[in-house]
Amino acid sequence: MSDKKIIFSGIQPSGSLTLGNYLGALKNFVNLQEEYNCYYCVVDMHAITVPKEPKELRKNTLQVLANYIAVGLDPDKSTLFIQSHVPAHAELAWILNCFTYFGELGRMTQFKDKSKKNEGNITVGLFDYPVLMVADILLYQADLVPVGEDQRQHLEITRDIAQRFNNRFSPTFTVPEPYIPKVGAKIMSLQDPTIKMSKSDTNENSFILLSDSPDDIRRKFKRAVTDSLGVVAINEEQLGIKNLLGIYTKITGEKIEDIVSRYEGKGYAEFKSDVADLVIEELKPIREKSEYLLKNKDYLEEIYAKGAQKAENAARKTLRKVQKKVGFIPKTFKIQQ
Ligand code: ATP
Ligand code: LTN
Repeated sequence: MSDKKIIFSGIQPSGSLTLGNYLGALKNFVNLQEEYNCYYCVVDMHAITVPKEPKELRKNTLQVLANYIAVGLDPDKSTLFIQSHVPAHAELAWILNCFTYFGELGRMTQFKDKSKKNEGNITVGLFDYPVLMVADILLYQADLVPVGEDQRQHLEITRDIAQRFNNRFSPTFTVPEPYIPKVGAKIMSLQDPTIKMSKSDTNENSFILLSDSPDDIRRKFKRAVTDSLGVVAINEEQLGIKNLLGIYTKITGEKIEDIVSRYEGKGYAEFKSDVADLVIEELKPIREKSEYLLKNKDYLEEIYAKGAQKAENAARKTLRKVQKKVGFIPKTFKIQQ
C-alpha cells in the first residue's frame, strides 16, 4: 500500500468547463498528482440536482473526463472515474443524511444562490447536495481537497460531519483539509466582476470555455467590463482589471507588481489583448487534445472503467466500516443475479 496522502476532488458535468474551473481547480489537480494518491471524479450525480437533459449530461460527462486527461492528468497515476459508477457514494450519502441537521444545510450559500435561480423547482436533491459531496470525500479518506473558494463552506460541513461521526462511534473518517489556491481561487465573470465566472451564467460573454475558439476568446476579453480610469492597477475599485490581472498572473506565474509596471502608460486595449493571447495559448493544447479524445470513446471507456474499479475497492472498505459501526448486519451472502 502506498503511504502517500490522499486527494479527492470532483467537477460537475453541468456544462463545458470554464477558465474559472481550470485556474481554480483543474490546474491544481495536475500539480498534485505526483505527490499524492489522487482520485478525480466526474460528479454526474451532483449535476442532476438541477434540471438536466440526459443527452447533454452524457455529452458533458465524457467532456469533463476528456478535459481531465487533456490538462495533463495521467490515468496511470490518478484514479479518474464517474461518480454514478461507484454506488458507495449514494449509500454513504444516505447514512450521513442521518447525521446531518436540516438547519446546517439551510445555511449553505450555494444552496441559497441556486434555489434563487431555480425558483419553483427546488428539489430535495439540491438541498441535500452537500451531503453527497461529504460522502464523496470521506469515502476515500481524503486528506486534502483541491477546490475553488466557493467550496470552502462545503469543506467546513465535511469536517463537521466527519468529526461528529468519529465522536459518536470511534475514529472512522480522516478529517480533510481544503486546498484552495492563493491566486485564481475565484475567477470573476467578465461581464460583472462582482460575481464568479460560472458555466451556468446565461450571458455567454461572461465566461471563457475550455472549448472556445481563439476568436471567441479574443472577442470576450475585448468586451470584458472594466472601468473608466484607464490605468492598469490593482485595487478594489477596479474589479474588472483586478480579475484580468489574476488570470494573467495565474497563467504566467509573474508577480502582479511586475505585470502592472509593464503596462504603465498603456491603455486597456493592449492589456486585454495580451491577456486574451495568454489564455488562447494556454487553452489551445487542452482544446485540441480534448477534441481528439472525444473522438476516441473506446479509450475513454477504458479509462473510466479502470478508474471505477480502483475507486470501488477503496470506497467499499470505508462503506463496510461505516455500515458496521451504525449497526447494519454484515452481508455474508451474494445476491443471485
Ligand atoms: P456552476 O457554475 O454551474 O454552478 P461550478 O463551475 O461552480 O458550477 P463545478 O464544475 O463543480 O461547479 O466546479 C468545479 C471546481 O471549479 C470547483 O472546485 C469550484 O470551486 C471551481 N470553480 C468554479 N468556478 C470557479 C471560478 N469562477 N473561479 C475559480 N474556481 C472555480
Ligand atoms: N460541489 C462541488 C463539486 C463537488 C466536489 C465534490 C468537489 C462534488 N463533490 C467532492 C470536491 C470534492 C462544486 O459545486 N464545485
